[in-house]
Amino acid sequence: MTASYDPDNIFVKILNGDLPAHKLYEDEHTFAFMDIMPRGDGHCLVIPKAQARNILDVDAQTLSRLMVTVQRIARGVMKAFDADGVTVQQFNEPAGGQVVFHLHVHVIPRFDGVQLRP
Ligand code: DGP
Repeated sequence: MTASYDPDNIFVKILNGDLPAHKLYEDEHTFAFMDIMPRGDGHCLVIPKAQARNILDVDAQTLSRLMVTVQRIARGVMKAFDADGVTVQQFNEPAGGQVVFHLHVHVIPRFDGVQLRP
């Protein structure tokens, strides 16, 4: 059982334009922006516009749309950063490493021999 969705979270403020963010991409259902605490060059986040706390409570259509944008962004950052690979990562609930409680997927370009920052 997961906790309920809190609509007063940081990513909703970014979606509403109440907090600044470096936007990479937006469509009707999804939004992508740079992570404020990047673990590597080009570290970005992809979120649905729909309310979802994490992967445990999202509906299939929202999740599908999110992952299509994740693929688009992953391909984009690979090209933009001339990366050797890309890490796609996602955390759920505090025990799973989640800090911001609006569903999001990390997309991090990777380079041969370069470790991610902690
Ligand atoms: P996690 O919930 O553990 O997947 O981590 C949340 C991520 O969100 C973390 O990498 C930092 C990022 N983040 C937190 N607050 C902000 C913010 O205000 N703006 C941006 N762009 N990123 C944020």
